[in-house]
Amino acid sequence: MNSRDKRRPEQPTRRRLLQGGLAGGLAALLGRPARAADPAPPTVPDWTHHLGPGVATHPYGQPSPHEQSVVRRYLPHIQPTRQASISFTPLQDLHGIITPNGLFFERHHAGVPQIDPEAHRLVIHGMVERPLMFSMRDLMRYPAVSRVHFIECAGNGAMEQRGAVNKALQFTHGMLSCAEWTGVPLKLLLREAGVRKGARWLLAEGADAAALARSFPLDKALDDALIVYAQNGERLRPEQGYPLRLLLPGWEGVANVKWLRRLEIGERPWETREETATYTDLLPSGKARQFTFVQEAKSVITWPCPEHPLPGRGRQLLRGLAWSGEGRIRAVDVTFDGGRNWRRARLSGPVLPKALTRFEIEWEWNGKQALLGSRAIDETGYVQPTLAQLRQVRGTNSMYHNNAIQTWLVHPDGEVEHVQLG
Ligand SMILES: Nc1nc2c(c(=O)[nH]1)N[C@H]1C(S)=C(S)[C@@H](COP(=O)(O)O)O[C@H]1N2
Ligand SMILES: [Mo]
Repeated sequence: MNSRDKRRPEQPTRRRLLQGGLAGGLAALLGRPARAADPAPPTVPDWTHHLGPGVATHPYGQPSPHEQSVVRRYLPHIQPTRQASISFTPLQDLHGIITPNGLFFERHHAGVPQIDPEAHRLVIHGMVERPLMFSMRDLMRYPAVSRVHFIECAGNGAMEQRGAVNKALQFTHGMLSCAEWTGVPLKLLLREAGVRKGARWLLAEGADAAALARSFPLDKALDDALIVYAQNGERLRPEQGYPLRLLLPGWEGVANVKWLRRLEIGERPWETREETATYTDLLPSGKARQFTFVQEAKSVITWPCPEHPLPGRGRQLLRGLAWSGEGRIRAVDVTFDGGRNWRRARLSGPVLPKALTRFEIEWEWNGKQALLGSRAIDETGYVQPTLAQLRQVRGTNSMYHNNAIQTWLVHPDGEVEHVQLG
């Protein structure tokens, strides 16, 4: 027992909890910081001598000033204009599975429209018995559901198709975020409108200057599609589609039409209108894949990563994220030698369908070069491919849907580099 234990014998110390409750390996790992904190700090820091600021200094709270490097970032060289723009989520500094609203990645084709929610309407028309028009007040009277789902742009990782271009996790994987969305199941609204026989497709259109519109099959609309107005407990952010957004869980980002104003029901996809062409994947045969909506299983190690090198040799706790547009993550395997051997990681925290899922694994680093990678397996049995496997099928012209295993090269000094295995 140390002196602190003697003073307050009734309080279980962190070390005792660890020794009693957790597996030996993990306790040993976590025991290090606990030991360092055992002796009372020799000095009393200045901040304990003064009253702090009172309530509502910031009517809308802000992160600690010490966290000001945790921000969305963008790449000036891939932005032709300020309006056609992408910003990336700082995955390297996030915890759990929810992306804070201020850090949710952004992809706009014509900038963010400033919409007055009182004036906004959603119209449902086309092959329906009763065309309908909803105000925001109308929509918010329907029974609401809340679900946790990721959104990933189909272009996430597109820059890495031919080589390891980006040097940071934020840019290799940051067109990916996850939130708790609240809204109305689309099937409720369609039932009210009365979908006519023969209808197979929908067109969703946004109220931005791009009038971005996407075709998607009726099956998805009647399955888990949501018309959402809230995100992580508050109304949608303007960047995420305020006041209304279509959410097609697990499907490529562009299918999740923001600032939603119109849903048309018809027989066929509206693929002839130029602005409705879906993202396509050009294959080596010259054919292109179209309507590849689902974001297939993918994962990435978020610690260590280029932004967070290893602090030193010895025991490490590797962390990462896995997700699948098909459903739940079943397992994640991790390699330390570029894919020769694999070890099963632990899934930590909630494992929800079509949501980010956390994994962890212990690793004893001997201070030598290592090639780290993770591979996700989802509940359908689908296994995340290697880059070589993906290239065999898709070649290197295909821009979208890069869900290849990510390799981090660990150097002897602990630095982590994005590399690709041949
Ligand atoms: N109306 C509209 N909806 C849109 C877009 C857009 O530019 N306009 N961008 C799409 C694309 S390509 C993606 S990846 C996602 C990005 O959603 P986010 O900005 O909330 O991350 O929104 C989709 N919905
Ligand atoms: Mo996208």
